[in-house]
Amino acid sequence: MTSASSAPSPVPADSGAALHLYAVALGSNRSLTGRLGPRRILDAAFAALDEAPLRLLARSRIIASAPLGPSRRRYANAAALVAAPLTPLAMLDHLQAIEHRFGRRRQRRWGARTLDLDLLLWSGGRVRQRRLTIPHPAMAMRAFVLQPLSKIAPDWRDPSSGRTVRQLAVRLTRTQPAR
Ligand code: A4P
Ligand code: MG
Repeated sequence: MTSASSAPSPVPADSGAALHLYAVALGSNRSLTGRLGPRRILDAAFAALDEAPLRLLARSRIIASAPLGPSRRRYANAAALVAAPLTPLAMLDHLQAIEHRFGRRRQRRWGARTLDLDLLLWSGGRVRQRRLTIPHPAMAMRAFVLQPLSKIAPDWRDPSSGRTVRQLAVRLTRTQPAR
């Protein structure tokens, strides 16, 4: 694992299976059975993102952010670069299984959650399926996503806008100085 990464490059696979690179957003604004707070949940989630068949290549710092949407609790947010021999839908299933392990039960949309793992970008470009859209449609509007992501993958180019993550982050800071 390294602390910083620029543009993603293909990572050689030990097994011979095609290895893909994913940028993952982590968010939490609810404790796990009153014991683990959001920051510690994200620390544990980083460890889960480094369990086979996943490999954690880079992790950002964990930031605190004001809630967007109806939930009133503050969030802990972070970003990770993960290599995996999984196609995007299999990766989504895997991330949802991790969320479930952390006690996430899907209730109302945008409700408080112990752990939210979103797929932001992947090395294969775009995905548009019923269950999955990559790039994540809201990433370019969210400082709590772009700020951590720009620390670990500043040169990764968003295929929707053609802009790098660093450019998207700068743009957002300029247009939303108050956030
Ligand atoms: N889905 C489609 N595309 C993706 C993708 N790229 N990554 C589908 C992950 N999932 C994707 O997500 C609902 C469905 O989206 C999934 O079943 C999957 O098939 P969910 O995680 O079950 O529900 P959700 O998270 O409540 O909905 P959504 O729309 O993903 O919400 P967001 O966009 O994740 O926003 N404020 C702060 N400060 N920090 C936060 O992290 N997060 C949210 C949730 C709101 N406010 C926040 C934060
Ligand atoms: Mg989600």
